Amino acid sequence: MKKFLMCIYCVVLIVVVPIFLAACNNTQSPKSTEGQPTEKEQVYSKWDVNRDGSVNVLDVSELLNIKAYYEAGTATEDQIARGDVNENGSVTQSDVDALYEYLANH
Ligand SMILES: [Ca+2]
Ligand SMILES: [Ca+2]
Repeated sequence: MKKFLMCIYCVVLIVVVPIFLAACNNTQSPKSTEGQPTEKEQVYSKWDVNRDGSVNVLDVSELLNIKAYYEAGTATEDQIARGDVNENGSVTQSDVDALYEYLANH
């Protein structure tokens, strides 16, 4: 009788534990895919300077801030990457002009 109980105990360990672990993995995996920042960043238009999902006057305001930081030498790499909408490696008035032109045509 004791052996029988031990067998049941073993079966529980062998069958239930992997199912439990698999269930844990299933609940964790969607979170890990959602948390990938690279996929989200690719969705944004380069004109969406503040990365809020739409291109409007707020992006001009953000771009002017980044341009001021850039001129002061305090802009971060991320800010420069977002602010350099004409992709010439610097954040200048020409980027602001390009964004104005984009807004005028869209
Ligand atoms: Ca925006
Ligand atoms: Ca530029």
